[in-house]
Amino acid sequence: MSLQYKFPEDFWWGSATSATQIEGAACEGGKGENIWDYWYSKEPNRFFDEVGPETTSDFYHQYKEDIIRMKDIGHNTFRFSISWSRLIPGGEGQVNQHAVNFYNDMINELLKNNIEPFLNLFHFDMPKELQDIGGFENRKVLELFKDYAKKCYELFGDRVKKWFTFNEPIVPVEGGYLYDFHYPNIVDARRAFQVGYNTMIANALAIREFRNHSIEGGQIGIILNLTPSYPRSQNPADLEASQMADLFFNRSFLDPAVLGEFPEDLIEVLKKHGQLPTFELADKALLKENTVDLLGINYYQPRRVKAKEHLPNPYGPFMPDWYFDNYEMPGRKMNKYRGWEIYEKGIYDILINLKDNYGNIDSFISENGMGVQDEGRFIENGKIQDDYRISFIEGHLKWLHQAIEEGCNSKGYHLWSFMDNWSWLNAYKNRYGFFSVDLKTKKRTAKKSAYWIKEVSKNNGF
Ligand code: BGP
Repeated sequence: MSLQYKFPEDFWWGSATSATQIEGAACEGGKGENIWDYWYSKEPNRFFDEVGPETTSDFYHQYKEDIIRMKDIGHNTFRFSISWSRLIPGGEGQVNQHAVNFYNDMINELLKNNIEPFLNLFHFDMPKELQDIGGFENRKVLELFKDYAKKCYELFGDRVKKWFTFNEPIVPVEGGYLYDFHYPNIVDARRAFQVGYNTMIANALAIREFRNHSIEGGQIGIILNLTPSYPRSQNPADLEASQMADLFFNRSFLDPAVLGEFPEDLIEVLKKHGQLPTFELADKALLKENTVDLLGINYYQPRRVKAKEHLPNPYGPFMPDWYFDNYEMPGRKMNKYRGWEIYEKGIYDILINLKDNYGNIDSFISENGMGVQDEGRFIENGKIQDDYRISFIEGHLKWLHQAIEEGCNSKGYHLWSFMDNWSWLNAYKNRYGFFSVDLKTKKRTAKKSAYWIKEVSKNNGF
């Protein structure tokens, strides 16, 4: 069969998930409380239709059948996260044997089905007890994260070769400490930058531990949501706005992760506003010596910016947004359910930037996807005809293919997500899966895109 877009051999086809969003069983199997369980118990009104994280998509009980479904649609790789509060309730001390059994068995099932497990250690789900002592603001929690990582290497490193420290470490910073969309709902830039800084120290500590552990054939990485910043125009003021947005939202994590240092201009601007985090002298060398092997890129939307229309309120809390305004480009293509622009070429621009400025580090698209509301409308002949998702994926794959043709080191493509899952505030509002999940019965049904991706993965292209 002649294919227009053929991907390199051994390309990773699969999908990504996270513990809190799919496992359910939040109060089962000895799991401790995490910030999501806690926040929902206090403020259920913050979550769409007041649906909380207690049962989500029931992967905890249905993983065996789900893994068969993954295999059936051509997955050769699958990303999940370990729930810290399930493995080590309270975040420190004893390991929970039920959790070890669950994760062991799930990993074994994946391997049995020739699906390589990609294991992520942290996906927004801080154990409640550790948040109570300051979460990543507290250096003690960084040490505990390192201990937790070490425990995971010991328990699963004989079989798992692809490791990730964090998924989108900027999101708990933005949500929890700047813009009020994650617990602990603090609005304080200095504390936000402290958490961001400390998270990258935790990343380096976990990587150092990984190197000590020497997992044969193992690679460790981080997953970042990279949002290319496009200026409204070539006017110097617009260009400056886009550089600042890029500095705050991309380079702040990309540079320390890949190059081992924070950008000088970020340090300068934080100093200017009196927002510099505190640090320890040994941090600099630790960061430099412990960079990632592999980069996961989550890409959903671009960031379009322009120079500010008005001066920021000098009495308001400092925000990165003091340097730019968001720009709504006329004629932009939107996913109106999620409120995110769809711009397929963004994937290409990210990869070219990595090639030119970040040593062409090994990477893959670790999340990309389209959340759509009320997908039941599209049921015909018993299945959701999600042609919009197919064209969304195709559009992105074409640009990914182009980047690879031009020498970018991209190894794979994972959709968010395998099945519909619980999202942080939106709960089950927007659906992302190749499989739909009936909220009452938890029954899974393949959407049209599941049949489509099966062919694409089998042919290694389309
Ligand atoms: C990414 C997260 C995922 C997932 C996805 C979709 O930022 O890593 O956890 O949730 O976005 O976003 P949402 O669920 O908010 O629609």
